[in-house]
Amino acid sequence: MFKYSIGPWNVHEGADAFGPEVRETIPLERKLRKFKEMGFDAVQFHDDDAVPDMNELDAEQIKEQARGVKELLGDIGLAAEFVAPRLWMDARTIDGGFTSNSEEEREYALWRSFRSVDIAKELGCDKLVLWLAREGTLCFESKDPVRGVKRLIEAVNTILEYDEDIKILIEPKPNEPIDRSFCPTLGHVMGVSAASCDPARVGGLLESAHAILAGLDPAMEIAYATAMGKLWSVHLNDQNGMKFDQDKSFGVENLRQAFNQIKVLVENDYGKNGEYIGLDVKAMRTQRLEDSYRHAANSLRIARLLEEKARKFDYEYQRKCVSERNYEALEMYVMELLMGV
Ligand code: GLO
Ligand code: MG
Repeated sequence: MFKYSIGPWNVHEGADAFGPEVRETIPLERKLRKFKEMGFDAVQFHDDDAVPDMNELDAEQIKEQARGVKELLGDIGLAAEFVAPRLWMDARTIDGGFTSNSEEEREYALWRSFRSVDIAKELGCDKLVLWLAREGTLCFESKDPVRGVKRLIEAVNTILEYDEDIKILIEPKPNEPIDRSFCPTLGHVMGVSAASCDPARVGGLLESAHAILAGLDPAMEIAYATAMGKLWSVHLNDQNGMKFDQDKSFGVENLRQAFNQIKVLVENDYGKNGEYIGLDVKAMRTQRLEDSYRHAANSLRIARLLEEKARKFDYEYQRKCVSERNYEALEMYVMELLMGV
């Protein structure tokens, strides 16, 4: 049985690029209690999910507040999986954090990253996730792309040097909000890891929707990072083709791909080093406040049902089909397994 995690941002007010919020904000503590009740084991945090208004606080005050969140988690019975610096909401990261052309802005991005490491340690976890939201370009010629990649590696090194225990998980995404990312796929993440000063502490987080946005099958991305020993977390969700990032409930668009993501995770004993399956899903904008958690519950149920299917997979029959090179039969077996006939 896998262990599951989720972030407070996954219970969302419903604002999108063309419209305002449609659901009330639910306070953090209420969300956390609900996550526990739903069967989640851990929570993923942005730095300012844990410590709101952290820009106004100094390092000690930030740690102090993080200790309060740790107590709350302990009281509810949830672990913290990771902390991610929110490097895309501030005016100072409008043009990227680590790869901004401005030195002051790059320093701010590092400050937020150091504080995120501090928060992670207070929350009892050793994982820092970097979703590189704006590390790339809207206008190709606005940044030197070679220097951009080098600056990214330098930032990773600086964070590794800041704390000797922290592990960095890069969450790649090919576009949105920027047009061209400096690190769009897990293959690129592996390159950054290898070029860093401590590759053993730099791995990846695969998000299904991000892989689909890059035109890739998330199950293959999961397999690739697993082969490299670097799949340290996942954001399972779904996505209808190559358009804006949708964060749909897991499996609702691409059921066979979803099954294969779970199948690869099951086959490789994902979770054996304490990894969680994160569900980075958002409710549709049309949903009422009362339904704020339904997409998360659905995703959890779908993932668990697919886990059961993956554990029932008939490998003997698969071997027979492979030996006869009868892939039509194998494919039909998978379809029938998924359709429950
Ligand atoms: C957006 C990302 C985002 C990150 C989260 C953690 O496309 O998936 O939700 O996963 O901010 O860093
Ligand atoms: Mg994500």
